[in-house]
Amino acid sequence: MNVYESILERRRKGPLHMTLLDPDKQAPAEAAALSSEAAAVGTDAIMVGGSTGVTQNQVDATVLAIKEAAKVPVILFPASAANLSPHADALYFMSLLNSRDPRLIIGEQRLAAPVVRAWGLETIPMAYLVVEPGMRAGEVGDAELISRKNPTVAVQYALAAQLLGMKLVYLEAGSGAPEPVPDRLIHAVREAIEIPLVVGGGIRTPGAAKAAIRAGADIVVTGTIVEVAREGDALRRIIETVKAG
Ligand code: 1GP
Repeated sequence: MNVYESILERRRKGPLHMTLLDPDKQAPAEAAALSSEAAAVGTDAIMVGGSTGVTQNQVDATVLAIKEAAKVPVILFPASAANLSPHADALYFMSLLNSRDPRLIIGEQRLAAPVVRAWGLETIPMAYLVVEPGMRAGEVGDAELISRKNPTVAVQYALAAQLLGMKLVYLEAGSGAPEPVPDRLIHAVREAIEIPLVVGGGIRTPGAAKAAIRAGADIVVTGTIVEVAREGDALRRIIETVKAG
């Protein structure tokens, strides 16, 4: 069973949680320790990426260390074709559909495709949609931010993604966003598509995770909380809430 099939299989039992780690924010050994802790409290996968200044060596070292420490899939979540690693279990082959820059819609993907094919890495085609406020992802991605108030554009993009054959839609408020993606927006997109919906950015409490799941998220992603709340049990409580549906 490949990683995407295992995501679908797990989803039949309940919503999923994924933990995002940026190789630029901690050394590989630290990333391994965080991943091991996250896996122990039930996270379904570790996503590696999200930074702009990271080198392939950093990504390689981080992926290898995580794989050694945790028995959950490691999925690349790259900012560019320069942030890949053959050691990951899969790659979110993502397109920032609401970017103004064709490089982020299909340019980096063009560069990555021959490498990924040569490595034989599993690819999971994913629409990446950046919602207000977007934070750094919105800036780096030159995104024409999706309005928090009007779901129409998000629904159009998500439906187009499904019709293009993409396997996941990711609604991203941006790492560290003051507020997560609004429930109404999540709900409208969920109603429009059949493929799994990933929601992330600004989810730091069980209440926020619960709201995203209730609104229709299939997969909740948290990044910041893993790095800032190591000593507490915030991550465990968030994951328990996600799993409770
Ligand atoms: C960012 O959605 C992820 O790509 C995670 O965001 O760091 O706010 O949890 P946070």
